Amino acid sequence: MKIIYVKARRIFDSNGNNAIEIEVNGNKASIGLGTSVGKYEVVSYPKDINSVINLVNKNFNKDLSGLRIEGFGELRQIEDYYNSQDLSENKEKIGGNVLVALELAILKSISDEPLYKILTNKKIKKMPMPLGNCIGGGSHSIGPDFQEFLVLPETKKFEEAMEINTAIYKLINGELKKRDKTFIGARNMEGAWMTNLDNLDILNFMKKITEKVEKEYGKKIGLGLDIAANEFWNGRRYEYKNYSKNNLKKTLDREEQIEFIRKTIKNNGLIYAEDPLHQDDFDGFKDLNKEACYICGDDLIGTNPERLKMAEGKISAVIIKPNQIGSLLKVKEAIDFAKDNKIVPVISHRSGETEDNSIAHLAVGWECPIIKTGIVGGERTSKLNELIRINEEI
Ligand code: 2PG
Ligand code: MG
Repeated sequence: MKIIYVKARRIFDSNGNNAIEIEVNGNKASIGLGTSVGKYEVVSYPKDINSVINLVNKNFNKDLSGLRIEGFGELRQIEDYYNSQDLSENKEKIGGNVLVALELAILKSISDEPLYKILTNKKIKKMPMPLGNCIGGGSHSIGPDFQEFLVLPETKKFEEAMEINTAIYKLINGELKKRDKTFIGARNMEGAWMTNLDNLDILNFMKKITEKVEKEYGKKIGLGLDIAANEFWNGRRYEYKNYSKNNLKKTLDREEQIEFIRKTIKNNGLIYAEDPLHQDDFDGFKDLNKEACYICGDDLIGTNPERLKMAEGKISAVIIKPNQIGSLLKVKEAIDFAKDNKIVPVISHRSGETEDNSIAHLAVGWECPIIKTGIVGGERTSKLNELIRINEEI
């Protein structure tokens, strides 16, 4: 495939923030933007996005036009070119979102085949299963300190998992009214319900909801959390603003937090706990990794293969967000390392999303067993509905 033109334009994400869409030979791509952003992530977009758009429309278009790219591995040329234009370590001049969108648009241009087929030669047999965000807290919402209350149905059928997740989601709406007098049916930026109940009360509530839906569908449903603990770590202690009943404030030191998470996992039979500790506590993750529950690193790793190597034996799952590292080659490297070291790669959306569905294709093409992308909302369902279409093909 010969690059005929590269074009950048400003679009908006689901939170109304600026995003940059890249178009190559008629194929468009863009990628999400986080709200709870870890310190190990590259810069998504610099402040002055107009200068980036100009740079892409002038320099990138002039320098990349005529270049031939026939497969994923050849993206090296694109990354070398990007790095010659942005000499910073953290992509602060142009932004990691721009490089990822450019790479996706180039891959989509390689052939008329769907993107996931361009990413692999293998015959795909397995679909990623949807990890659904039901109730939100932390820096995405009001109420609980934990950022996401998640569900993962135990089934190999993608559509069935979707049916179960949406059934849970709808049931919560009706039942929360009975439990939380302040509940007005409001949803957060990822489409998750917002409530003033506290962390443990919600877990209790979620257990009742999932038990009901388990009976209805005859399938087990796993409960999980994105604690996003870095968001309430003040450098010395974990500062809870809604620890338990009546918005009780409480602070926990490192050891107390580890013990609290250990108990929360055990008492609630959690199968998934993301970022239970702050982004530098590798040893704490290791302590928790003895539990019969996926201990997942998000801010801890920042989709960085080098940090992932430091976490070997300390986590059992890792969040993969392409814009955290701002390079598809590194995303693939992180996924490969994870799989070779018994760490489950979980492809993930960001709280700010566009309608682009590429992460669904990355999850299928690179065989990630889990995808975290919300349950409702157009920018979330664009990924999930694409998975329904892909499921039909494979
Ligand atoms: C997370 C994500 C996505 P954000 O913490 O896992 O749910 O949130 O994009 O705000 O970092
Ligand atoms: Mg997270």
